[in-house]
Amino acid sequence: DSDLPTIRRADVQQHKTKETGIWVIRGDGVYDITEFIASHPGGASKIMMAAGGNLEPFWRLYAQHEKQEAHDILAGLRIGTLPAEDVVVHKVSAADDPFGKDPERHPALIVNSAKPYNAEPPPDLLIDAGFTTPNEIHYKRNHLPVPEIDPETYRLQVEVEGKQCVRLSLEDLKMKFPHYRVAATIQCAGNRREEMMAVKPVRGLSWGLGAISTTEWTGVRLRDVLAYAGFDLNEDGPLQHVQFEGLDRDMTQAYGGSIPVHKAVDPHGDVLLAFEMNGEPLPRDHGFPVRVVVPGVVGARSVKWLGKIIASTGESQNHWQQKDYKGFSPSVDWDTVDFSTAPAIQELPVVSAICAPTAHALVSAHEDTIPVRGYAWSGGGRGIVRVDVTADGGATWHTAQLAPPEGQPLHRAWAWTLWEAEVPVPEGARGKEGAKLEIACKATDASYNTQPELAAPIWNLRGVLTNHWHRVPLVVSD
Ligand code: MTE
Ligand code: MO
Repeated sequence: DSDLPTIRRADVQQHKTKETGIWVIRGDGVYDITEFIASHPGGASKIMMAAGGNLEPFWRLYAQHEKQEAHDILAGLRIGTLPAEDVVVHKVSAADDPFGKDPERHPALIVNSAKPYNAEPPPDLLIDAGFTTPNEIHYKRNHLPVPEIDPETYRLQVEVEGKQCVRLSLEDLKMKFPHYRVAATIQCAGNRREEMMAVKPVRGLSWGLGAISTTEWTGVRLRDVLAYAGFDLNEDGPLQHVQFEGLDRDMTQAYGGSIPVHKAVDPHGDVLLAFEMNGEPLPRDHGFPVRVVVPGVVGARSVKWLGKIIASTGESQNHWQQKDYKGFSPSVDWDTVDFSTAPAIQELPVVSAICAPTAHALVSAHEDTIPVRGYAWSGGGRGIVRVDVTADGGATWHTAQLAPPEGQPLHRAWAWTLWEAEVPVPEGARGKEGAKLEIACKATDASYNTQPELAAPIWNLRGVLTNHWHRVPLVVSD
């Protein structure tokens, strides 16, 4: 390759469109994939995510690239070599930036806010990843800088009001209590907020449908740790809440929240103090070294970088328990809202979304049906019993095939249900180039709760709890 020119990374970054040519990097090689894109077996949009940057982070997610064939194809497209100093991406971090020590993140994530870091995977990547979401592309929702915690000196404080406070090292947690593995979906209260924003502006990050992800968590049970600290599991006493406090903080406060005690100590509640995520130590973004995982409950209560647990008579007075993560009537605005009048969100309502096709995708004029894939999930362990998909505004519905989480009882289903359906192209659009259509889905959970049709009646000033039918506009094309 010595006869190939040297190309700078900055130059590669300028090549992201058909007009300029589309270049990518792998190792020290620079490749021109402009002509190859149309024949990419995974589709043109997938490969475009790497345009102007490195292929490796994407190849790691799609294992089919391990095959020799992919390497051979790429070798034939090589146009140059990076100079050594461009091969490694150097992290720029100003020492005085509170976010300067945040970890590196996967380039596929759609960033809704850089500092604090909030990002979600694109819909088709989320569904392609399958039942469990790879850690790198799990959505990330941080309110504050990611704290740096030394696992050697880390101590978890556990306090049962009226008893002596207990301090546990990471080693104590792992050695003193039995380990459990729980597959659970975490969803942010603001998932799908951008659709609510389309009705009327709200305050909050503009999440698409990707502020939800599924993980096999490993950890110890909260109830075991509470019992160890002196909580009487058999008594229905005055301690009605369990509070959590994170080690992430700014000048004025740390992140925190609480859950009702019955969820915390229910032997079927599966609340974990997790130290592993999909078999790996928790990544820093997800709460290293220990986080709470409260299955079936809004993501906000699964407190990361867990520093303190308090079994208490009252609920957490933390900002994010009292002044946020609550739902209100569409007629309440920022001048009239009184946060003390609404309860903190705990269990979430039933939700579903179409991940593929994505908005404005093309439907072939030669096809009679559209393959549709997505997720459905409900709070409180209520499994999904049905997903309905329509392509004609709800006049007719097609029942999707469900892939329910393996081994989870219908009323203790913490993980999402992935689904797929073949939906007939409606008569009026079939074979008609340029015709527009819209597909929509709704799910029904084990309590026969289902999703509202429209966003306007559930609109609220913080844009939480968005769960109306999910709609995706499509275009028929040759
Ligand atoms: N815990 C701490 N300590 N700090 C946070 O900012 N964000 C919460 C919750 N736990 C948060 C936290 C919110 S709102 C959500 S939705 C989930 O973490 C997101 O978890 P994830 O970043 O692992 O996806
Ligand atoms: Mo959240």
